[in-house]
Amino acid sequence: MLQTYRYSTLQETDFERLLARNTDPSRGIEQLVMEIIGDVKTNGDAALKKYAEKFDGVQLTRLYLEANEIASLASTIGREQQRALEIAFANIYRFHETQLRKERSIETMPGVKCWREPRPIEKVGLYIPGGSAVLPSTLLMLGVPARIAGCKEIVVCSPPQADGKINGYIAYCLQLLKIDRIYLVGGAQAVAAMAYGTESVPRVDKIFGPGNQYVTKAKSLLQGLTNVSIDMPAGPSEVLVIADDSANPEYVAADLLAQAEHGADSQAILVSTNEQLIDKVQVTLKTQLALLPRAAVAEKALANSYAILCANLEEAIAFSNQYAPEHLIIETDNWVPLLRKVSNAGSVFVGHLTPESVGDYASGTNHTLPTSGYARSYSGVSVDAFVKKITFQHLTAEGLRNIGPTVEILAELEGLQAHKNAVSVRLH
Ligand code: HSO
Ligand code: ZN
Repeated sequence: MLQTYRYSTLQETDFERLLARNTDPSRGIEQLVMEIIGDVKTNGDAALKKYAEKFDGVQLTRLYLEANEIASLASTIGREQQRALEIAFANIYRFHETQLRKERSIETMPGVKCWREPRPIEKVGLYIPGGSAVLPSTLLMLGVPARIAGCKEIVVCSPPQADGKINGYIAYCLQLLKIDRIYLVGGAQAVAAMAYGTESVPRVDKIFGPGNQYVTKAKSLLQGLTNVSIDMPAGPSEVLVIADDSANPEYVAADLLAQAEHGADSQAILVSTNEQLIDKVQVTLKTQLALLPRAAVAEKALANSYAILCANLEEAIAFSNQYAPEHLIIETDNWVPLLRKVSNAGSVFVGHLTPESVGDYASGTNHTLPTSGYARSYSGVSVDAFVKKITFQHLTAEGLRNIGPTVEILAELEGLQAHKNAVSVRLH
């Protein structure tokens, strides 16, 4: 089922092919997305209503739901589901709260004091996809750090269902987050609305959230067209599992399928030091796959996934670091010494009893993570993504005496006399 390669026989061109991700499948849709963006910019709400009718099959008179409507939708969900969302919310909150640690102020020279303080990004936009899978967990993963950061305005957009409402689980998460309005806007038009603002939808400073290729394209285009910023470039979801003799094939297969069911373009990669384990996983994949409601999707994803047989765990980690997976699961007994060798990954799940699913939903870490090799240079979403850090400094008379002459010399050598003067008028 998974095509298998031996690490030691891989040539440069094999590496290139195996490490490559779906290369911008969205290129062809740029023109369409540009049209939508232009339409929303010029026609505002009218364009959003037109697209709701066209893409979501619903005629909206108002583009948002308010607190009382959200409350009534939230009340329709089961007690057990409410409890689960509450536990996820609490764990995500506890983990992210630690990220607001205060930095120390430093005296770089006597009397020259420098420090840095975070300030919330005032207006943030969260896009929560609808479509094939509704993901209330994504609302928690974005909403919780936004709340902890102290963002003043949290604008949530999600496509309306055919009845013009939203899913009850999303509604319940909005209540947990104390967000009392949701905009019924989906797709590229939602991103455009948040970047430009319309009569109903407020303009925001930064847009977060996953989405289909139209949403992703709109985010990257609008980052260039306006001064809105985005969380990160998004691509299809991925997992890489490292497994040795000690791994349980049932667990490994289940983890690969948990990723594969996300989308036909997802990748689930197995890197193992044990050939028999790979064979057993292949067999188990078939049996587990057959039982999945989303088997058709997962099967397509597996067709563009693979297994790599390595001589040892060193090779396995080396391959993983080259691939830079969004999620890395290390299913070995002896994982402790491996951790410091991990240099590129979005989020790491360690040991035999730590499925990625726990991080996707409820352990506390964020599931908005860098894909497509961006784990080489990007971090996953955290409270940091919802703040900017402002530097401050203060000089005493002693500080100015200490640092002034140095600045005068540097300004002089750059030929910037006014810079020098700003020091000299104070010093001499
Ligand atoms: N694995 C996805 C997140 C998710 N899984 C949401 C289930 N629901 C991307 O990290
Ligand atoms: Zn997932």
